[in-house]
Amino acid sequence: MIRRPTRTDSIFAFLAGITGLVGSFATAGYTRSFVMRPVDEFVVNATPGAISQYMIENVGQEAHYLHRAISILVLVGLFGLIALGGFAVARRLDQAVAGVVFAALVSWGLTVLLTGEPRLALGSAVPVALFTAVGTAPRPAEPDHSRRRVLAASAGAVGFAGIGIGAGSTIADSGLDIGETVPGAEEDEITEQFEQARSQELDVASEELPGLVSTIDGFFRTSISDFDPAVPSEDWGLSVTGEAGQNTEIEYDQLTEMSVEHRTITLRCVGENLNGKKLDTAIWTGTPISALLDEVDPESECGCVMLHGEDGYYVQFPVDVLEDGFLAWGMNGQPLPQKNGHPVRLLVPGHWGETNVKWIDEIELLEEAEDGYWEERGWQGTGPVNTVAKLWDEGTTELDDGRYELAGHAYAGTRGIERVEVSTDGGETWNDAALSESLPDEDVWRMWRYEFELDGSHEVVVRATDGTGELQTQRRTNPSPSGATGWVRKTVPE
Ligand SMILES: Nc1nc2c(c(=O)[nH]1)N[C@H]1C(S)=C(S)[C@@H](COP(=O)(O)O)O[C@H]1N2
Ligand SMILES: [Mo]
Repeated sequence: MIRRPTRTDSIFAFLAGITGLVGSFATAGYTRSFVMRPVDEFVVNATPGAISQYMIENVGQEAHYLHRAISILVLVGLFGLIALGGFAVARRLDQAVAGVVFAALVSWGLTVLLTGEPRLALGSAVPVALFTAVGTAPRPAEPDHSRRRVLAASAGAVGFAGIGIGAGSTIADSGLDIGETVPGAEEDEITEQFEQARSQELDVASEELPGLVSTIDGFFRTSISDFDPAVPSEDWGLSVTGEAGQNTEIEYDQLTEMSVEHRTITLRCVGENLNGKKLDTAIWTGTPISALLDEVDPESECGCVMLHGEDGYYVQFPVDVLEDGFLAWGMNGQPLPQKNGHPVRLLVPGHWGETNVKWIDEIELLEEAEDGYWEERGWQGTGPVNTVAKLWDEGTTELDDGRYELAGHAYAGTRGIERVEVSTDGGETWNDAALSESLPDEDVWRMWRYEFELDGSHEVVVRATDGTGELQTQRRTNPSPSGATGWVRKTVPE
């Protein structure tokens, strides 16, 4: 017979739940070995598309607190249930030890199942067992003593949590030892490209603006999981699968021996707001994917492929588009960082960020078109990017002569940017902004800058014209499903 847990049982179970989760964090840190990782991935992937779309558009980065909070609740609940199970076993067998052993084994087993780390799993098993033990100890006859024990245990749990969180925070989140060299990279060539970009940068007064090449740390990151895969180069392989007889695989050493190029390429996320910051540029080292596709001649009607990443991400688009793709293993002269897809990612010129699969490990030839990860969630983000002019220096920078600066970056994928215009009267009159010279690469942004007299309040509007002569559309739409459109508009000063 299972008794309903008493209030004291619930309190001890709750303490076991919290300390079980913190114990895993204390031993694993916020890394892939943390018990929260698989739960969080599950929560994220199970979240209905409509909800994630709403959160991306309206809440932004803070939206991540929601799935993290849900994952924390789930795990505290699971470890707490295990402690309750321990109490039940102890009472059933009239053996406190049996209950404690039960709680230890089940919490350890669950953590191993989720993380595959038997040793680190002790981090959650030990505190769960400990608080199960405290909770199953015979009740003191005096209610006062009982209350004191609950208080002491709570204080102990708080102390444990403090120390555990402190310990876990010191664990580096990479866990992956990335060497320093970029195979095939001639440092001179990369330095030359850097210097070229630097020499073409406009002299903006605002310090907030990136240059023509973003820094590695400053480069935005968009990943479906909080926890980036850790794939050592030696273990990496890219396979082509799908049609009979076409299963081939290439390894890191083979890939990096192919012809090496350095390309300056801009990436933009379809989910960003109109004036958002998920737009960055880097100098990438890699090889054109076309050489690998020579044997790949899909006979299927859709002529399409599904590309897969090690993190379970997938995106579908036509082989024709993939033909122009680039497989990169270097970024700004460094090996690709873990957050941007180490050891190898795909870059597809001019298409939305989501096509640039990180930690790429499989090219699957499809018989029929299927939805990719984001398309299943309502996005249509595999096509070419929309034209945009960002207003990143919003007229708050006063120059020495008392005039004010407006500045930003403009991007239109491989169409290029031909012109940026600024209006300081809400769109009645327009003036050309100064534009940085075009970089030699075809899929890059340009910087723009404009000076004006700030007298009273101004309605500032910016708009770009792409390399085909087409003006950025004025029609405002949300990021979903296919990228924000419209002209960035701002009242200056606010
Ligand atoms: N494997 C994998 N590749 C991925 C993603 C991902 O979550 N997993 N996110 C995509 C999205 S939506 C964008 S915008 C770009 C962002 O690249 P970055 O994180 O290097 O800036 O990567 C794309 N490639
Ligand atoms: Mo994205």
